[in-house]
Amino acid sequence: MFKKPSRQPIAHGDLVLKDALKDMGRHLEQPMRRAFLQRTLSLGGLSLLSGCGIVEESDVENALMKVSRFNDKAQAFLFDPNRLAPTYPDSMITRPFPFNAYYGEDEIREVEEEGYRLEVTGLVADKHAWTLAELRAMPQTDQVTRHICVEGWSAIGKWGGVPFSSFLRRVGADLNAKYVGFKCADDYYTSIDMPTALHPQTLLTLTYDGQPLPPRYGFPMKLRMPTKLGYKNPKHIQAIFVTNTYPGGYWEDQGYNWFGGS
Ligand SMILES: Nc1nc2c(c(=O)[nH]1)N[C@H]1C(S)=C(S)[C@@H](COP(=O)(O)O)O[C@H]1N2
Ligand SMILES: [Mo]
Repeated sequence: MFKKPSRQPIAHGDLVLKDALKDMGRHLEQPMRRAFLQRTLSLGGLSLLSGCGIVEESDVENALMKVSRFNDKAQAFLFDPNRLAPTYPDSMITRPFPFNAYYGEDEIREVEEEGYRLEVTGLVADKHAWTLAELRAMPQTDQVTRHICVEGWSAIGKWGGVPFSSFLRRVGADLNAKYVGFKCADDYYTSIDMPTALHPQTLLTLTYDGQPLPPRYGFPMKLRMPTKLGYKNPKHIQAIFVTNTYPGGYWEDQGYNWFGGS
């Protein structure tokens, strides 16, 4: 199991409860834990609850889904748009930084810079497609933060690019919309809540460790959010859309918690 990143000093008593609630949520997210719950619940708890011996697998799925949806709401409610994730000195960068995707390293997607256009659609005023040069022309910043993957590892990396809130304002996005969705060159997809999209550390990422983002880490562009778990950080982004219709995600649609806070 992964280690929690060190947290900033606790300023108020209620933050302790906040962290405890978040931890509860994180435990429920873990697929192993989920499988365990599924087994124990189907043998005991749910059969008692439903008053008969035979419990449909789908009932268990539904019950767990409800817990996860409740958990999304709790995390959204507790999310503090001004609370920053920890940052680290360059000397703490994990080398080499791990690669992860739903496929192996031999299948890393190679997206060509020439011809690349970032599609921007949905609830935005300016729907023009962006070249990489246009993205690089916007003001850039960088951050050294910890990436936490539910598969049981975490690592510190350095990412640079355009603050996502500047980008959303630039394209005239409806900042009151509920979701921002992402479609990737490798058929991965995910979506996030607007408060996280506007968080000061959420970065439309063009570089890794001062160099153009290599294919393994998501060339030409990824979204980096130190406030969310690894699977919420889409690589090889091809399209961004702003919407009020729940877009789901590759892992989220298979039972991972949607909010996915870290
Ligand atoms: N397009 C795309 N983005 C993705 C994934 C993927 O398979 N495809 N995997 C996610 C998961 S589970 C993790 S942990 C991180 C891994 O990022 P890294 O290769 O930069 O370490 O990418 C996330 N974003
Ligand atoms: Mo992950």
